[in-house]
Amino acid sequence: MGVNVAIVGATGMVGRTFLKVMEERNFPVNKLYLFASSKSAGEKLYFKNKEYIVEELTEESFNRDIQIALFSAGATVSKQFAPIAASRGIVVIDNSSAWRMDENVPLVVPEVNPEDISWHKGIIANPNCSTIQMVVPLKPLHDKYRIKRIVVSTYQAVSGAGKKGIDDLERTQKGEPPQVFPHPIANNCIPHIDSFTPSGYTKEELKMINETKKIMKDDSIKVSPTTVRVPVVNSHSESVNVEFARPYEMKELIEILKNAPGVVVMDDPEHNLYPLATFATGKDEVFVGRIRRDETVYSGVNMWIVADNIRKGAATNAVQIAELVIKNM
Ligand code: 2RA
Repeated sequence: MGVNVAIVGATGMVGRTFLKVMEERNFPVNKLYLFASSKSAGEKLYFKNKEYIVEELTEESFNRDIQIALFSAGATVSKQFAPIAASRGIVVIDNSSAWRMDENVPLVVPEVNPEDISWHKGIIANPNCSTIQMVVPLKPLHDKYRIKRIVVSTYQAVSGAGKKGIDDLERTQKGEPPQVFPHPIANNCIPHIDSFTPSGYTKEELKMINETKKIMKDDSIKVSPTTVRVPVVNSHSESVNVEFARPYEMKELIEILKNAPGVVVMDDPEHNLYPLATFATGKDEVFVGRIRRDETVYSGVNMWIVADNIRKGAATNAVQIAELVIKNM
């Protein structure tokens, strides 16, 4: 017997990937309900070769026998509808930024803080994609060497902005004006993701700072981010510099990464082997390479981290959370 699952935002890139990932992982679905805005209602989607008709999301949508709802329809929809679903006893796993920093809502990466599932009150938040792929390899290093400071620069794919982001890349590659990003993303790296705050940092950068501390349960970790949109269709790359409190041996650090859940070390510079966006796309692991000592500090390391932002950065992480929820039922 499986669980009855609802997907909110079913026709979006992440919504469709929820279905794909659930199918691949043989997630135990009993009944499946697909919801989206009135614009997408009536569309047909497939799960395990069965056709499902997308319904318009309304407050009545959750008056059904549903146990788990996966939301990926943006923060406004989540703010309005997640509490309604939770009040009906449904466990909501929300991919938007709406609830991530709410102190009553756990923010979970299953490889890092699965124990936080236990204190949810109906809503569990899925972190931002750029944070997820960074904390998966850094958590076991933090446990061993204690991270003092992280300096991260991201190279984020246009799919992070959904299908309309991919369309904007194609549009600007043809020389047409942009409609989604603030400048043509074709041939550019745009150091601007989400909106600017008075501090000069973007909201995407603040997410990396705040979410890292919450997931790792350590406010002492300093994070200094620059987030950049690049003309890559899918998978985010990150240049990550980490400063530790304790010294490390490189062989041991690499061994820790090799044994870390969800991490694949791809690091053989002699053979031009390091993680690439095109390689990570379609996969669920976080790939780490270019691992080298930062000689400018007492104990530091540089690395290059790449993951599929739609899968591990969104849909796969949410489905993994749902698997934990089922285990705890
Ligand atoms: C982006 N981080 O890449 C966002 C998506 N959640 O735009």
